[in-house]
Amino acid sequence: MEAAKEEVSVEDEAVDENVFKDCSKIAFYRRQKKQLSKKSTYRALLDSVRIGKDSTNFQIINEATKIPLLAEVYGLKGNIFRIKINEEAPLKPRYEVPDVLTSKPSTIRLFSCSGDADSLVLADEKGDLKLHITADPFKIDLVSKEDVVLSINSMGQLYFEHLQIPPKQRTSKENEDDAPTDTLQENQDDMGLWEEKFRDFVDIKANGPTSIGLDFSLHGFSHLYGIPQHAESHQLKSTGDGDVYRLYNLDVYGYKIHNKMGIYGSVPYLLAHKLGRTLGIFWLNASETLVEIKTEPPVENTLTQMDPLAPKQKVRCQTDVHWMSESGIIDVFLLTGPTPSEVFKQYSYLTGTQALPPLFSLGYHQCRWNYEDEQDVKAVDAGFDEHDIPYDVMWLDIEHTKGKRYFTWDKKRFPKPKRMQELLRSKKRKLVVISDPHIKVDPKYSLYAKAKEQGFFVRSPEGGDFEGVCWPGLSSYLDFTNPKVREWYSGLFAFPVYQGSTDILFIWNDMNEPSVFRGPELTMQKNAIHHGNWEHRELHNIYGFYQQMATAEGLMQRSEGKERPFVLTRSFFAGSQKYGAVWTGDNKSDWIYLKISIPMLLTLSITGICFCGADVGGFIGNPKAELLVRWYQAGAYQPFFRGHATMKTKRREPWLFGEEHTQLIREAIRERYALLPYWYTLFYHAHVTAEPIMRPLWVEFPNELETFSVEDEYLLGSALLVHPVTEPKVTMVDVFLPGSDEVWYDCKTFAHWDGACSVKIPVALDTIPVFQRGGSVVPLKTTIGKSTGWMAEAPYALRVALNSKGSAVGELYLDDGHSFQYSHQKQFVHRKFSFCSGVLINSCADKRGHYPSKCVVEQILILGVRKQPSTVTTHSTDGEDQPVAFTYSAQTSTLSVKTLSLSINTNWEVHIR
Ligand code: NBV
Repeated sequence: MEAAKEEVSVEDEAVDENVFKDCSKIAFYRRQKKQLSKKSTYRALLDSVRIGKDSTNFQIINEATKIPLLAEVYGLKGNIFRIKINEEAPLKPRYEVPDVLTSKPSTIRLFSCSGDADSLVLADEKGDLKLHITADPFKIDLVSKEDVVLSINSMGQLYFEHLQIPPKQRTSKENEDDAPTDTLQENQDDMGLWEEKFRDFVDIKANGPTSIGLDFSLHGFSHLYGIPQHAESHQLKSTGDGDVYRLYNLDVYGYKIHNKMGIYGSVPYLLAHKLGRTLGIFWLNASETLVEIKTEPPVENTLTQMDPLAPKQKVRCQTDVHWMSESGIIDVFLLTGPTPSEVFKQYSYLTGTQALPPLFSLGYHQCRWNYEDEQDVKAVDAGFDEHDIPYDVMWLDIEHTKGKRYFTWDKKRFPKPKRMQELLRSKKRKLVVISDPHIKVDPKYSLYAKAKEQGFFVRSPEGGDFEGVCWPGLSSYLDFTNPKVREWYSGLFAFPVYQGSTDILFIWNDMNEPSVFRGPELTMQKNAIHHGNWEHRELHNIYGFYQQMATAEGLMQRSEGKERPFVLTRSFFAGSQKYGAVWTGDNKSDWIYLKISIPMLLTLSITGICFCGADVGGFIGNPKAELLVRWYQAGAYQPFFRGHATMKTKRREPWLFGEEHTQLIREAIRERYALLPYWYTLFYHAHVTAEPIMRPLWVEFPNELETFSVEDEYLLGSALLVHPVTEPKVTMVDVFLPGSDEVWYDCKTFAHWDGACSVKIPVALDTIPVFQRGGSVVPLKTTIGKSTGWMAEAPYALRVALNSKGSAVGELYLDDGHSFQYSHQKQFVHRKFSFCSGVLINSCADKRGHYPSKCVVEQILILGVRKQPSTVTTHSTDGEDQPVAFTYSAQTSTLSVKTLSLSINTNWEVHIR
């Protein structure tokens, strides 16, 4: 199907639904549903409890099969609980996801504070958080200060398929004794126990059925978010029968929107939010996973059903979440918050924070499948300069290689790759090239030959290397789950090894779900074999994560650990944020895809993956000028900002749509570059304190119910609210400005509004509705260069937006933008700006930092100054007080100072009297 892609008209191509499974075609889903309808129960054997230093363990027994499971309960640093449930004595080890947790999380001791025979209560040291474990039927309640916030298995959906001896190998005695006597043995064919058919594919399961499942009831919660990646709303929806959220990494060209099918990546982590509490549930499992969600609204009940006059009692709303995975063990983390930012910290403690990207990667990226040859690259690069549009990175897609052999160059198109890179370097720009995980089967391709010789490919169940079809034709797939393969692959990026590469070349990992053209659902068959003899089914969702990990490591190693890598990946898993950026794959040039990019990116952002973006313009199809302009305007305010288009689409470099539109796109990209100091500061915070960059409104305003479902606008950091225009021919947008104590300023007109209201904002094609929150200081650059590299010394402007008390605070972080010296040598500048009682103070925010920046603050703009000041003076510690010229506009209540030269790096004050 994929190979035919190029012949089909891209605009018309719809997802062939038959290629992908719906729930009815997923055997473990059918098995769990069937079994659970029979309500088998589990009982915790509390006399088996062992309280150890790190964990509390006990047995759980299925009343029907009598086979014991082992539960381990851990208290982890930072108000996190971990619950593992596995077979007590599996026939062989079951897969436990390695390499996702940043280190072994530190455990805290849990105290048992109740000893009755039917329950066990485990509490943290302060006794604020408790796990109340009920024996029969087995259930765990998470209790926070007497409030039951979450219950586990209260719906009785704990499900565990034990490893069994394959029927053919069983003796008749074993057949009687060992095989569980539940429904799993009935109707073996359609239950897909040892074999599962889908279209022409047969999945032979050497280990038989291995599925697991568990339910979580979230009391008082009706707003859930997370579990990317789906082309769906930010707020998770209640799932209907068979219409569940699927986490299974798949290559879905032109994916349908408002759909719960799995696409390129998976983060099995969701957040629940209600007034007063945010919670996280992280289900650490890399096999195919399904999530059902049912929200019950609050109901009013009478206290005694018999007495209609009895007082009414309100029963809280509740959301039930049912996780089901094909394989592995139950390994779940409860992140108890209670605030959104605490949940972000808790999750980052487990999986790491966003890597601090090199500054260039926050600029604009120009991509296309394909830039044809060196001449083309040169012309496009020159086009940006001719049209005075900044950009940082030129991208080359698969056609740059010799017959899709990654790490090689098509010598006709790119005879001198280093010469081309030197041209880009001279403009202080970079190059990104693609490197996919499939390797052409060609004994003369040295990379293939070496990988084959060392046994570095995924193996087929019959023995020998797995071979599937992808871009190069017949291909084998590197087994990135093997640490030796990763080490070897990382080594391929060393400059002497990767011929034609220089230090301005960075990497794009595509097709790493992995995409296999003739495979089931266009991916790898589940019984392919990986390192350690694990079946692909166990780790499917983490394959792409490992490729990006090895690539990032390779880019680091080639500079002996000195330079920050940049790697974009299509497939990802929990923790991918540590290795670079993610984009939303093959979207379409259609308004609805522009619109859905916002919730899709918000969801990635709150699940740790802050550096994310969507193809600007839409990958498939030809955007009209208006859509392209609106997409640039939206993309300029999204973390990863890249224009990209598929083959056979019309060329769409920013200057091809007439001067009027060129001007609008130029303006949008220039706004991005002006705001880079703010972006970079936000990335630093994401890296250090795990705060998302693109934030849904509920994260900043967790106590305001009206924000919980907003997803057509968002905050960048805490200071800017962005409401991109995502519909054609719009002359007005409704913008919700949150916060009853807030003031918001239009960043262009400086008009202001009090928060907690919706305002109608008139828009023309040049309007990007962006608002600055009163009480914030946003750092900007006053001059824009050809790329970020030209702007290192450019002066700063500070945009101070006053709150109702007439004050504001903000920050600026800066460093060399490319190395690790910020961390090793503390070579950074971190400043704090505060405005209060007419005085703006620049002080040091982190005394450990030292970086010899020569930059100055040249301009200060203060929004919300109610009356005209008589003087403005600067006061620096080493100089004299200086009066400075200023302008004041009574109409917009703004004060502007434009001729300053105050070092960014020293303490000073500006007094406004
Ligand atoms: O490498 C070609 C494309 C790439 O341009 C796109 O961004 C990826 O999402 N790639 C998919 C493979 C082919 C898609 C039809």
